[in-house]
Amino acid sequence: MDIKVVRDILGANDQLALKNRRLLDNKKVFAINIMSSPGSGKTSLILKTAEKLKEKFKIGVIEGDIASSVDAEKMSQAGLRVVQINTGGECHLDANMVSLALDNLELDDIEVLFVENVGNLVCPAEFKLGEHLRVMILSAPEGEDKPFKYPLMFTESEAVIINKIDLLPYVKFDLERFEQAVKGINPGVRFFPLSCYTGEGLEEWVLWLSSKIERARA
Ligand SMILES: Nc1nc2c(ncn2[C@@H]2O[C@H](COP(=O)(O)OP(=O)(O)OP(=O)(O)O)[C@@H](O)[C@H]2O)c(=O)[nH]1
Ligand SMILES: [Mg+2]
Ligand SMILES: [Zn+2]
Repeated sequence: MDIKVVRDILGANDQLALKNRRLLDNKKVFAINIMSSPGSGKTSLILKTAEKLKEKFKIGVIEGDIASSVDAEKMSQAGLRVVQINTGGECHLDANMVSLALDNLELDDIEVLFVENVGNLVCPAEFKLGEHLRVMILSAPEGEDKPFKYPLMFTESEAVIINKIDLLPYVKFDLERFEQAVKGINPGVRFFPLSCYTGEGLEEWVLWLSSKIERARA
C-alpha cells in the first residue's frame, strides 16, 4: 500500500512537471535545477554564473528553502528577478511548488531560469520540476564517497560541479577517484571542478552552459 501511494504522488508530480515544461518552452525560458547538500555552493554558483551570463540572457531565479528568504535577498541585491518558495518543512521542491512560483514570475522577461532546490542530497533528485537541465554540486569537503552513498542525484544529473577546489590542499578528496565513481553510475556525465571563491574553473562551466542554452533556444 505504501509503495502505491508514493507512486501516485510521483505520477501526479510528473504530470505537473510536464505542464511546467510546456509553459517554459512556450515562453522560451531555459530552466536549470541546481541540487546539492546544504552549503555546497548553490547560491554562490548561481550568483557567479549569472554575473557572467547576464550580458547575454535575461535571468530569473526560483529560490527553494524550508524557511527564510536569505538566499532570495542575495539574488535580489544582485539585480536578479527572484521568487522565494518556502516549503514549510518539505525537504525538496516539487512541480506544484514550481508551478506556483512560475505564476509569480514575469516569464516574458526571463530567458534563463535557475531553480535553487532545497539543500538535500537525497529526495530533490526524485522530483521532476519541468526543468531542461539538472546539475548537482558536490563540494570537496563533503568527501569523495558520496556517489556510493547517495547515487540517485549523481545518476540524475547531466553535470556534476565539484565546488570549493580552493580547499583541496586542506581536505582529503581524490578528484580522480571521485570522477571514476560517478562515471561508474553515470557514464555520460560532465564534470566541472571549480571554485566560486577564487573563480578558478568557472569559465569552462559557463561556456558549456551557454552553448547548451543557445542550442536549446535555436
Ligand atoms: N572556500 C570556499 N567557500 C565557498 C565556495 N563556494 C561557496 N563557499 C562558501 O560556502 C558557504 C555556503 O555557500 P552557499 O552558496 O550559501 O551554499 P548553498 O548550497 O546555497 O547553501 P544552502 O542554500 O544553505 O543549501 C558560504 O559560506 C560560501 O561563502 C568556494 O568555492 N570555496
Ligand atoms: Mg543557498
Ligand atoms: Zn524531501
